[in-house]
Amino acid sequence: RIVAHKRQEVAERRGLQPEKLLERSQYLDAPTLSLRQYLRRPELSGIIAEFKRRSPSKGWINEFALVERTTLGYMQAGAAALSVLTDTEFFGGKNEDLTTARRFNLCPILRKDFVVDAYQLLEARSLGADAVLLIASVLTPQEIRELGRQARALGLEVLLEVHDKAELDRSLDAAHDALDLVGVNNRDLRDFSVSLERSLQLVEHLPAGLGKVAESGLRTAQDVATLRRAGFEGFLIGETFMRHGRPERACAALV
Ligand code: IGP
Repeated sequence: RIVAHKRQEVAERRGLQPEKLLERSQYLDAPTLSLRQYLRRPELSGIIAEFKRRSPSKGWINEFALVERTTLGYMQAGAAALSVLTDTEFFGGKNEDLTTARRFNLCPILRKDFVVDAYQLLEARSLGADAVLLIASVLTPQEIRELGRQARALGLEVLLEVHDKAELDRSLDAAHDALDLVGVNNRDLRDFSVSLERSLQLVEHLPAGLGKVAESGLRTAQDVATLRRAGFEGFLIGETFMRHGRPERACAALV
């Protein structure tokens, strides 16, 4: 349902000429920052702190947090990078949230959305993102390859999200050289069940050249330590922080 809605939404937005999008953006001349390299810097925490107001599985998580204060606070707390949900219908985000986060922070920013069309890549770049998410369960391997190539041609890094070995294998076969990082989502998007085991089981199959990210359901410093020991370099955390009235304080407590 989310993907069907996204396709329709993008088809309407595409009516805005891509050239106009580019002309209006102040970010296209600015270089992007490498999420993969930031996650590998030993002096940084590897934590990708997410700004997420609500989700289909949890409903409202935080209705009132401000993007400026939260993202700046995340970075002051020691996050290595940011993730900003821009989907409105299901996650309560908006494109301006990303631009706001960009204005306040000098760090890699992941645009978290359901990418189904190359137009969204242009959009991500023009909003000031450094990286985009491609979700293996909603794209064909060929789509992953094409969207990955186009993203990288725009200077964006590509984080591929997988849930299991089958998704990983077919994506790598088709698109290995169009990817920068692989994320294992501990949440099954079909039934919303969460288990860190998903990451722990898949990590040995992740190729050495790509950044390794554990996504969803991380709650404690212990979770991060366990996943780091297993070989992960990036830790994508949303709800654990956003549940708090001041998410940046929860981030500081965990880092
Ligand atoms: C964050 P959590 O459990 O810490 O809030 O999870 C992130 O992994 C999650 O928001 C996410 C997501 C996605 C959201 C992972 N993949 C794809 C939307 C679309």
